[in-house]
This record gives sequence, C-alpha cells and structure tokens, in this order.
Amino acid sequence: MVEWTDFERTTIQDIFSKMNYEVVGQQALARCLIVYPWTQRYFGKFGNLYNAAAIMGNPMVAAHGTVVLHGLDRAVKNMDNIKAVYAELSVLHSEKLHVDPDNFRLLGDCLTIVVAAQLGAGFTPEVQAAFQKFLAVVVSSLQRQYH
Ligand code: HNI
Repeated sequence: MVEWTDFERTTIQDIFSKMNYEVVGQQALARCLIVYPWTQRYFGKFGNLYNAAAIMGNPMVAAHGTVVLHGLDRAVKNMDNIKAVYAELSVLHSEKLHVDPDNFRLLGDCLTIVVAAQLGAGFTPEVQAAFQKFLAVVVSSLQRQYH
C-alpha cells in the first residue's frame, strides 16, 4: 500500500478542492491530443481533431476532459485505496479500449503543466513532488492490474 505524508495528503486535497474540473480537464486533455497526436486514435468518435484550434474548440474533448477529472476526484477521495477504486477503469482502458499505458503518463504530464501554470509560485518543488507521486499511483492503478 502507498504511504502518504500529511503534507502530501493536504497538498493533493488542496489542489483538487480549488480546481475547476471543466477548465482544467479540457486544457489537459486538449494539450495531450495536440502535443502527442497519436493519442487521438482513441477518440475517433469525437469528430474534428484536425488541428490545435479544432481540438481546443471541440466540445466532446471538453466534456471528456471533465469526465477524466471526475475520475481523478475518486482517487483523491480514496487515497489509501486507489488501486481498488480503479479496478473497473483499469479493465475498461486496458481490455476494452486498449489504451497504451504510456499514454496515461503523457496525460498526467499535461495535467501537471496545466496545474503548474495555474498555481504559479505556489507550485513549489515539494508541491510538484506530491502531485507527481499522486499521478504515478493513478497511472499504475489504471494499467492492467495483475493480482
Ligand atoms: Ni480515460 C473513458 C478516466 C486516461 C481514453 N476515462 C474514461 C472514463 C473515465 C476515464 C472516468 C469514463 C468511463 C466510463 O464511462 O465508465 N482516463 C481516465 C483517467 C485517466 C485517463 C483518470 C488518466 C489520468 N483515457 C486516458 C488516456 C486515454 C483515455 C490517456 C487515451 C489516450 N478514456 C479513454 C477513452 C474513453 C475513456 C477512449 C471512452 C470515451 C468514450 O466516451 O467512449
């Protein structure tokens, strides 16, 4: 089981409690689709992803970004149980959607950049370390889980 310090718990809860899921979700997912265009292959039904402007203005990208953030919210509320919380999402992404697990980290990196830009000076190295540890646990739990 993952151990969290009080600072890590407070930091993660603080970041997400102040976050606008609609804004941050859209920005992080759009960034991922633009910076790593191969991630577009999973979103064929999202329509026009032709260029950066189209991706930024695509309402399905925005909606799905919010869904992803609400998925992360479940991990924030269950920090001691992330693997169990993600058991079904892991099966969905690995066995049904066949998402290459490297892509979870890429989306996580985009999310880190969006959060860093919003927090500015508040995104200290210690805050970054806590946030990236949280994302690392999320990423490993979303992958195919071997018991
Ligand atoms: Ni992901 C669906 C959470 C990364 C491709 N994804 C979901 C859903 C949640 C979710 C929640 C909705 C499930 C449901 O309907 O039951 N995804 C997350 C989280 C991360 C993540 C928390 C990582 C931070 N997903 C990714 C990545 C890709 C991805 C990196 C591909 C590059 N996800 C999908 C696709 C769907 C999806 C595709 C289905 C979309 C749809 O509308 O059918």
